[in-house]
Amino acid sequence: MTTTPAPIARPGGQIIADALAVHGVDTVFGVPGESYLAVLDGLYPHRDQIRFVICRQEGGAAFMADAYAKLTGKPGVLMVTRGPGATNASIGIHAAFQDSVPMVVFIGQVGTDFIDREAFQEVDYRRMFGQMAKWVAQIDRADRIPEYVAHAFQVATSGRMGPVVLALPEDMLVAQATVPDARAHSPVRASAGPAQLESLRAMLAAAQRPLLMLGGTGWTRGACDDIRAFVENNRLPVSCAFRYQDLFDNRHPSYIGDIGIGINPKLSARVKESDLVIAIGPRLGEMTTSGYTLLSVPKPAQKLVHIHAGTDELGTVYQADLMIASGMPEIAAALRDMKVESSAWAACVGEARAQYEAWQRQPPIYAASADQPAKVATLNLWEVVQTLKRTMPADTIITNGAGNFATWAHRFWPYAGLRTQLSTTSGAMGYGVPAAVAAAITAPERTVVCFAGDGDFLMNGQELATAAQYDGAPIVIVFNNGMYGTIRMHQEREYPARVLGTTLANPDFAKYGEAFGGFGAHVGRTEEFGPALKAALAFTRDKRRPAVIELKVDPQAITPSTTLDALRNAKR
Ligand SMILES: Cc1ncc(C[n+]2csc(CCOP(=O)(O)OP(=O)(O)O)c2C)c(N)n1
Ligand SMILES: [Mg+2]
Repeated sequence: MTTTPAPIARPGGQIIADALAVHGVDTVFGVPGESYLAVLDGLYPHRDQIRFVICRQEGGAAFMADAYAKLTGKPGVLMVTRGPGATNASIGIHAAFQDSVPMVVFIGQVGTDFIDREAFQEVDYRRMFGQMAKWVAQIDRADRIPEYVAHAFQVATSGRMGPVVLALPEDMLVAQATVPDARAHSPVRASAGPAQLESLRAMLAAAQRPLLMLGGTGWTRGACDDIRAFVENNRLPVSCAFRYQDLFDNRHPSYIGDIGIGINPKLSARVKESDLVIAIGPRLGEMTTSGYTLLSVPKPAQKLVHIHAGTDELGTVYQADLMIASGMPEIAAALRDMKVESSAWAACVGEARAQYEAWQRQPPIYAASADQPAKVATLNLWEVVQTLKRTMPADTIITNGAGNFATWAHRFWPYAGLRTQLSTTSGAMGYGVPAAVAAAITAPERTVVCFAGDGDFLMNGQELATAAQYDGAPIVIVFNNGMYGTIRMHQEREYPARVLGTTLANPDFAKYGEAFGGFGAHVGRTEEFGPALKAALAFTRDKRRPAVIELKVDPQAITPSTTLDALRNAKR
């Protein structure tokens, strides 16, 4: 018979750190604060098992925790100080919420003896994060830490996953308590019933133009393999929701493109004309439905099967014909061997794939024709991506923040399968660099490339210091067009030639990269990119330091299909 040793008295900070070990945490991203010194001290005995990644800004740290979770499937853990730390971190908490990413956030709090006086840096986190976290709580008693932390991990990882915030009053962290640790959390996932699966089979058998849409979180490699078997068994066309493009190998003959901003018009038409959409995993939100236009609200014209991990998500906006609450591994395993005897749609997969491949060819601004010269001649961004395709490993992790530059990755880079894309559907600028840093230090064997705009890059460029400190070696490609180009695009379209608030005077980005002990290069012409990329690859692999390649982008190259001048003149 084994006996559990009687618990000994420990300070709250130690109980928190011990709880992290119980829940299998190996990495904490954070910026320290005096408000939670006792937790840092509690982590000291665990320092060989739990790495505290010291970041340079809480926004960067929060994005790193989000990227870590996306990359590993484990909850990201974030620690920040009260008030200013929490407010900085909020961008990443919001992103994790919109993307349904499991995250547990620990925030320092003023002591319970001062609370509700608007003491130094005091914020009521329940109110502050009420709308952007799955659950927010404050642990007022050290003896309840094991319960609260277990609850937090449970909520973050079950159903529709998301961020959970725990506030830690300072006096609670130094109070002694004699309590046993909890056991490790175990995520709860629903699965489809036999009648639901039979309905799905019947709907598929009756369909003429079905289409699969994959999205959301909670996927595993096994689940993606199972879905591929289902797709191959039934020769189904597969699309991925905006910024979940890595759920299905883009090189597979059944992959037909991504659904979201900048969608291929042919794909958009295909979704509208399909008679059955099977959405596995995505929230059917604004980004995934091209602004609620692909499916009519609340009852789509197409038959709709919506499968999601969270029951609350089903029936939000759309009344699907069949709603199934299921974890992704569970539904994928159930569909793996489902085979429907129908060849009604076999021909359209080839057609849809051909339309996807045509969408990937050299776009209008660069392609000169007999009667028209190329609109932009200097640096061809399409060629830049072709060079990346030729040079980089297929499983390269591509990260990006927000801006028009991201189109060059989303549309032209072939994501090769699960965990090759790190990006947010919340459209947060500044995500790409910290995500690349988190990826580079979490999976040092992988190659990591960040696509960043000049605006986007400087929102969290300082996290290159974190990369350098932990031997992380991402390659960052900065698309320097001297402006917040996306906003300028909208500005020229709505208010032609009245430029205000969108122009940027920039530093030398290559030198900025070098300042962190990294590699820096400028690329002004198409043919310079290949050599710069090869040099960056050699440097990052050899020196384990980051690289920055600055592309001098012609401001006219505002999207793959139009120029700034064309936008400006369209309305005049
Ligand atoms: C944190 C944040 N602030 C502001 C915005 C609004 N916004 C979206 S794109 C964009 C401009 C991006 O500029 P840049 O990174 O230079 O990329 P470009 O569009 O020029 O390619 C802005 C300001 C945002 N999405 N996120
Ligand atoms: Mg820009």
